[in-house]
Amino acid sequence: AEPLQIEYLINSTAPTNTSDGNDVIQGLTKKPKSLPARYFYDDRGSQLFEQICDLSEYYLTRTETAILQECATEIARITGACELIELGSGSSTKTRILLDAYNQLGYPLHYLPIDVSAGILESSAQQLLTDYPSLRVHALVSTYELALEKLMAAELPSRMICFIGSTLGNLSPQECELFFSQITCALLPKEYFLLGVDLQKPKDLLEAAYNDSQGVTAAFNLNMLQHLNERFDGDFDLQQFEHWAFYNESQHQIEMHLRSLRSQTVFLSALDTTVQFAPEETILTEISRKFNLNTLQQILAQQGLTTVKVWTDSQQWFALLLCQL
Ligand code: AVJ
Repeated sequence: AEPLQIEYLINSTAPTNTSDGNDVIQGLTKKPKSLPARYFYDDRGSQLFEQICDLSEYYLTRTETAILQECATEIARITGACELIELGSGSSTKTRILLDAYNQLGYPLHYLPIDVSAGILESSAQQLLTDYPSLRVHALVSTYELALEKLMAAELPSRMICFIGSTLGNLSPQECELFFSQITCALLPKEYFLLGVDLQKPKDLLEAAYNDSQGVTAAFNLNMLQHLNERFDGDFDLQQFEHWAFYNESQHQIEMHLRSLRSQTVFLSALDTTVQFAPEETILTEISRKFNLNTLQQILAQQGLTTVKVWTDSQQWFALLLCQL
């Protein structure tokens, strides 16, 4: 078989069908306004997110990386040879720690990265093939929903779906339950689900992580409007919106918004949609939930996902859960 196969289930730069963008119209025409977080990730957005991961305030990536370095070999021993499927693979930087562990145990390396950003998926797959000569990559440019419906039985004895980086935090409790049920549908009995989540912690640490001093998070947030301009032929003026992020303590979630600096009208030509903004009106672009480990394990268990083992850091800031169907 070819070492690299890339399949495009969506077109990541332009509307592909009449339903693409319906979620944008819906979000911008309701009150309060919101947009799906996946629109952060055009190629520029994925690059900005990589920069966020290196910020001193953004503790998430380095904390999860350290946990992975501690537990990757143990994960590989528990699962045995298996295909690694990753939702939201991005640059696949942390996944290399897992690939190294499977490689050192002499297991064959099959990797199925899934991401909505074609640019970062193509370049990171190429780089992985250079660095791991025995690796086979089957990449999907896709949303999670489409990809999970399409997953096929692996050639290897088992599979592990990896959903690390606390992307789960972007889902509301309702969306989260639906997502877990999609995971259990995609898995066969005894197959694995590796989940990385950010945990509850003091407000000041959280707010610093989403309001970095260099303004990278602000640029990342505003880039969503640039993405919509390009993708749907819109005329958002990025100068007329500002980044706003805070921790909602009662909901245990960061809320990230774009705030309109004045009264303005925006037109998205490809969607034939006009959007009116009042001064100070906001668009909710992301929730980033911070989890309680016990509650999360209960929700997983209700969906039939048994937690095999949990790893965390000494400060209990972040956790990795290995679950099995
Ligand atoms: C990729 C969803 C985990 O919620 O921390 C980073 C995205 N947003 N800074 C997060 C993000 C603002 C990130 N996730």
